[in-house]
Amino acid sequence: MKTAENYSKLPDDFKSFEAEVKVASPGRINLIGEHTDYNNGFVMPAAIDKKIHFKFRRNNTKNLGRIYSETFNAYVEFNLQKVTKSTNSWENYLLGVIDEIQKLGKQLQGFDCIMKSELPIGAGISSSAALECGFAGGLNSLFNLDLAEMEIVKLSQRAENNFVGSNCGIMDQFASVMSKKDHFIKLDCESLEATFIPAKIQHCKLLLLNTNVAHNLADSEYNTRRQECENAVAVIQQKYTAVKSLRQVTFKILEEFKKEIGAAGFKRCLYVLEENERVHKTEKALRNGDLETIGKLMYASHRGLQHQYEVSCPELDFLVDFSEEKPFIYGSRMMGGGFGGCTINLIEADKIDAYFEEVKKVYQEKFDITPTAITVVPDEGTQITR
Ligand code: GAF
Repeated sequence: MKTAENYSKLPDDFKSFEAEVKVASPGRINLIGEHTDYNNGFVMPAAIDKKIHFKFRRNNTKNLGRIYSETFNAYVEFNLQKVTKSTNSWENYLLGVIDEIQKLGKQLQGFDCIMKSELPIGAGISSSAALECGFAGGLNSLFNLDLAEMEIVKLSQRAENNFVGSNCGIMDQFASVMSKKDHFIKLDCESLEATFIPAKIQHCKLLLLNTNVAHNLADSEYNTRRQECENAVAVIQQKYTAVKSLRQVTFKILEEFKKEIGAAGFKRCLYVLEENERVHKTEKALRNGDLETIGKLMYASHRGLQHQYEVSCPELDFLVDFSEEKPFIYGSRMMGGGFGGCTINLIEADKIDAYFEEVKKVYQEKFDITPTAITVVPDEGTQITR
């Protein structure tokens, strides 16, 4: 594998790159339903108007993959028949996709790819799913692999689980591929049934405030939370054999096992059950144009993530606490896996600039870090042009 360190010079033939396939692959937001996807629960994400852009062409070799990331100014090449883990983390998302495509018995040939990202990394807007799904979609189109969208979603998730080693659920990949412009998806992560709900947020906008911290607990704690939920399910299953995940667990059943599950496990599970209910309530409120209720549910979601699921951090809590004092912000919560990244805020559009100046100042004073702001709009999933 040649990485940016030992192969910094881009091959001359990359300087005039005529793309056969172009892909725009979006990041995602999640209005509500956090840490519920891998518990077979409900989520409410949407792809956004910020993307990773890919260009692909065949290079008339059998096995040579060549990729240039404009964002990292890094060039890599590898043998498609010898895909092994790289020390460059961004490459592993792509190599994992190649591995999963080949495991399906699909035939790839040599190709070149250039990519450029508008997505901040570690911000909780899933640049990883955008990378996997956009890359998989591009190769699918370039080599006519005949993979359906849902296969792209699932193989991208497997790439992250098996190759990258993160035990993520399906929300991010599903949102990045399947979203519809101006809609949220209410996704049932058990049946994978998706309901598209118009994102009618009236005079408001969705503002992401990036804490610009990514605490390194994130990966290990994510996997621990997943394990805690699975352990609780294993205990409940001993009596209720039909229970396959927290999805089949009611508040009553959970209460019955409070002692056996233990205080921490009980808190985690209670959060998941309550968060699923909040997703249903948010759907209703969204359809009724009831921003007040959506906002309250967002705050409740954050408090659950902070105190029961314990995946927040002081920087996220500070931003949510600060917004709660503002009448022009309906709701605010941490988004994604936690331990850093962004808050999502439902805020009156004409207040954004002044609010950001204010919050930037106090956040800087407290943490000595400059936050960043991005406004996003729910957008179409992966766009592929030939
Ligand atoms: C990360 C994961 F990738 C998702 O699958 C989901 O679990 C999310 O954290 C938490 O809701 O983005």
